[in-house]
Amino acid sequence: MSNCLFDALWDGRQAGNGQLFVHNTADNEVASVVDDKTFFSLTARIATVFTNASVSPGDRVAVQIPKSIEALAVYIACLRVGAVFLPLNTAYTEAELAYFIGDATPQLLIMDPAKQDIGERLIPAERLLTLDDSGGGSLGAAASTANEMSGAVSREASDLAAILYTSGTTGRSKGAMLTHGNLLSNSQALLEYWQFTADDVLLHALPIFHTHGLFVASNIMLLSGGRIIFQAGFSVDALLDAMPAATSLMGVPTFYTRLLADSRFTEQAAKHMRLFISGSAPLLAETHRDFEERTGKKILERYGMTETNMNTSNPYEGERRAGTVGFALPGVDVRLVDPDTQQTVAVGEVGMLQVRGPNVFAGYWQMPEKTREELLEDGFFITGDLATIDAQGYITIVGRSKDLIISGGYNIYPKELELLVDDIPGVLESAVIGVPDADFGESVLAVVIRDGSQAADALTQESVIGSLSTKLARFKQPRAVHFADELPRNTMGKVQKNKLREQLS
Ligand code: MCA
Ligand code: AMP
Repeated sequence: MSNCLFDALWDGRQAGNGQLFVHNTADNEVASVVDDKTFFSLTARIATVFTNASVSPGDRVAVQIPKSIEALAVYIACLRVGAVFLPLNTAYTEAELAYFIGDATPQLLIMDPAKQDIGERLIPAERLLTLDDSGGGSLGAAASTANEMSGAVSREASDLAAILYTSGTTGRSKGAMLTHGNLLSNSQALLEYWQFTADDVLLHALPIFHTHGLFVASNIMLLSGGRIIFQAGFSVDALLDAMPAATSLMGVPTFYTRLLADSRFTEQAAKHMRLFISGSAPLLAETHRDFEERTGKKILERYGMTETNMNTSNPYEGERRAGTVGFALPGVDVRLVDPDTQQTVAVGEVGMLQVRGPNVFAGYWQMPEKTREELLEDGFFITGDLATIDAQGYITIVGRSKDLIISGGYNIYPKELELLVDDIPGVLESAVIGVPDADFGESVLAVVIRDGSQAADALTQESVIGSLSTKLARFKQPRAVHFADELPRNTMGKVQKNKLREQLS
């Protein structure tokens, strides 16, 4: 009996010194340790709670819980019982959650106890558990007295390990189905490429409901036998305190611009670190250069997607080239095609980036047509990103053919907002665009056309944003609203968002 991903993570831990999570004091003494034994015992007891709650292999377990070691244990417990882990952004509103729960039909929903009432409206009480940021709640209580499950349910590489929702260009979110094989192959490739070992200590300040913080960061550290300094969220102070005891950091570009904005972040502060990794959004070449000037170290930029995990990376040993996302990872095929002719473009020319490999997902949950549109018969996945490859093989992401805004590493799909803004009384139509933002890379601007009614006269920036507050997570809400007389359109009637961006950025 073997469980593809769980067994590999378990084996990985045997390489380390038994410590998984370390917390340091301000003077970098180890203040507390959660060892492998304690963590895996917790995962085994949570697994028993799941089995008692009739979770069977293939069932979805949806979670909207704060970041904690216990929350990570829930993910591992899902692997143990063969369930499909479905993490949800803690910022999602009840309206957003209702869609995911309705679509994925989880056997269990785990919520923060502070949101128990929302949970009760989303799922029958016997399928709801709670977990807070310190392990409290009904799941914590049940796990504390449960027996330990021994081993793990047998799972093949092709079995599902997780579903992560990624917003759709039509406004409907799609559940990307990720298999044990997808997650394991990618973590193993990255572990080797980035040379993680049991001596590494990762500063973990990302959320654990997305690919970056969950699979890239956590799986690699579990596999490597190394240790994690687990921080509840991003804070420059907390990062600077912990950095002298750490070897590596994974972050979105906002992490690096915020660190650079702090004069305490110096060459000395970064001295102990062997690797700074950036991804999830474009890192400005300028940030890359400022970082090197300040610390003497080059950020390693990589490129990935929810559907594919990581696809490309700058080299560990070779030149990390600013503004590029490096080379295709070992085992991953990348091609750039002309969207009209489907022919591979010449060196230096812009093409639609497609990827194939063991990292590429199994399709969208219950959306066979969408899957066929984006996952081609020859195994290549159409990323929606536009790129060039130079003569040395360095790949540069130059744009996106999909209408998407990336703010602080979170994806925001304009269509989802436009549908809601158009429903506001007094709005004739709207267009939502991303405009440059020094902190988040891009921020959301809604361009609104009034319909001439009395309701339209009363519309203000505040009223537009206010009417979205219960429907959309805060990070998706527009930061600004611009009222215009009309939207620029091409001869086909399509809104010219490029023009709007030029006018309003
Ligand atoms: C927080 N807010 C945001 C964002 N984050 N608004 C827009 N975009 C955001 N990313 C809102 C808050 O609700 C708050 O609203 C206000 O902005 C200020 O919050 P602040 O305290 O500054 O935010 P923070 O807590 O410091 O968070 C910023 C952050 C965080 C650290 C950049 O957003 C973050 O951790 N981002 C990482 C996301 C991530 O993991 N992405 C990977 C996806 P108000 O004050 O009005 O209430 S995986 C992926 O993309 C692929 C696979 C890949 O390649 O990795
Ligand atoms: P997600 O849907 O959250 O998986 O976001 C994936 C998208 O983030 C990709 O399709 C890219 O558009 C973008 N992305 C991720 N990493 C990078 C990067 N290093 N540079 C530019 N864009 C990136």
